[in-house]
Amino acid sequence: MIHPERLRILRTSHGTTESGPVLYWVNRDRRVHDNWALAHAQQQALERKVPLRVVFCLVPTFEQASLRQYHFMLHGLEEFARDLAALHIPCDVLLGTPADVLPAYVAQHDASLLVTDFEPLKIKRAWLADVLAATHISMHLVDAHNIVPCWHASPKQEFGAYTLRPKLTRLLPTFLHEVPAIVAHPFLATPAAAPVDANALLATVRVRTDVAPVDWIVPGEKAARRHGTAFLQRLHRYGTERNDPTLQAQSDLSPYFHFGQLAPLRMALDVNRMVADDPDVATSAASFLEELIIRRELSDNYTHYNDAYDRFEGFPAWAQTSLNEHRHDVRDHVYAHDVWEAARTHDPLWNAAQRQLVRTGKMHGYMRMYWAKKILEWTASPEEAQAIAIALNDTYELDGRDPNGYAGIAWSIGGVHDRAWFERPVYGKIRYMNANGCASKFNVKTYIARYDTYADPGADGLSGRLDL
Ligand code: FAD
Ligand code: FO1
Repeated sequence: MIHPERLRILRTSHGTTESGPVLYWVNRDRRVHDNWALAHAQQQALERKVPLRVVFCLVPTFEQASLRQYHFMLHGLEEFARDLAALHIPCDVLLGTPADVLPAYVAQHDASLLVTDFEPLKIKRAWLADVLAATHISMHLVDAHNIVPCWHASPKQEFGAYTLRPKLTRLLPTFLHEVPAIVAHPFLATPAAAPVDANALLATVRVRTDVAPVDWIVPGEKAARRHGTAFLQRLHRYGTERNDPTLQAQSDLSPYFHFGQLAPLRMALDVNRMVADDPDVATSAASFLEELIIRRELSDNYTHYNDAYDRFEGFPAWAQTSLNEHRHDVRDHVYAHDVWEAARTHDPLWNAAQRQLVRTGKMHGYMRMYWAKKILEWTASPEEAQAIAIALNDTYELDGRDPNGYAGIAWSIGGVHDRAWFERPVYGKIRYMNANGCASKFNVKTYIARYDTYADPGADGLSGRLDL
């Protein structure tokens, strides 16, 4: 049974049909396993003895997303729809924004309940409000992404990991449990859904195609599970090696989490099981769980409670004051968007990080901090720095347009979830980072050499292709 705090009943409609199917409008969590929204939708359908359908709304452009990300999302969706069909749960893809296409779909199926999953980003909140306004159907909202439901973990924006950590730690025993498996649905839905064809759907979107798909990571729920299992074999290295971008010690799971193809809950349960069998991995496991649970859920907290999560006004007051005091400091360099994008700054380390991003769609986590802080240092204003960082992140990162991205950029540039440091030019009291700091942690020359050559985005059509 779903914990009542994981569920928000948005509306109970009387006078609508009780015999129509339950619909799960999938937003963020496109997977069959470990999905509380799908499990709740099926539970409701079983209780009502009605069919269950899943529906996804595909929009032609989404917050600076490129072909790379749509490719990953839609190939994952193709597998999701196939696996659902095998369980007698049709999955339909509607083309258009939800408020434009869902009301007619709800009416066409004479649906009895609409279940959807929680997403803190503004665009998704607006979609949800619009669908509520444009329909009369009963609606349930389920947080299927966070281990501890975001709204239950805390009722307000938290100052930092140190304030959210005790709250999550207290609630984890209640929420860190297996999700009921989805069963073959006994009440058959008609009509069946057309199979999802990822390539045909890709032809409908209007996005930057020069940011091409990458082939080092395979989309979809099954590949995500394999990827997670392979990471567990090297989990013991995570504690000591995760901050070294020349090694492969991070999990590389963020694209799967972002597109909902893998549940953070799954990884947390598997890691805990592993620690029980092999206490030697406990230190690395604790570091990984700190990122996977505390830091990730802190980002959802930030974006859920702070509407200005992608703007200067979202920074804490001390940081805004300090950045304002240093607004007119002379910068050693001032670069515009195109110079950043083309990795043509004077700094070989920064350029290497940008090239890793452009080529692979995933910059190493440690380099992301350096990368964003240098954009602050060498851009005309903090507002412009934040906008450039968001634009590059959201266009090139496979895991971009995620609460983690907005929080990570706001941490680096605006002191969100951090404290005031010693005052220095341009940064004010924002934490500083430099190449010497990187050199004390890893072999900077090895990292730079790995991303040495560069294809200019758009100039020769090569940007974004995997070339490792
Ligand atoms: P691992 O180290 O294996 O960690 C496992 C999981 O823990 C990650 O997948 C992620 O869900 C979570 N996690 C790890 N580090 C963080 C963190 N610092 N904050 C919140 N959650 C974390 N993450 C994104 O998912 N999307 C983004 O667009 C994004 N942009 C970022 C931009 C900047 C400037 C910074 C500083 C950080 C950003 N991050 C972003 C957070 C972090 O860098 C990535 O989540 C991580 O590098 C992803 O790689 P991984 O899955 O191999 O991580
Ligand atoms: N969500 C949708 O509901 N419909 C879309 O067409 C869609 C496109 C899209 C493209 C790139 C991307 O990174 C995300 C996209 N999303 C879309 C959102 C995604 O499903 C997740 O809800 C969020 O990105 C997670 O924070």
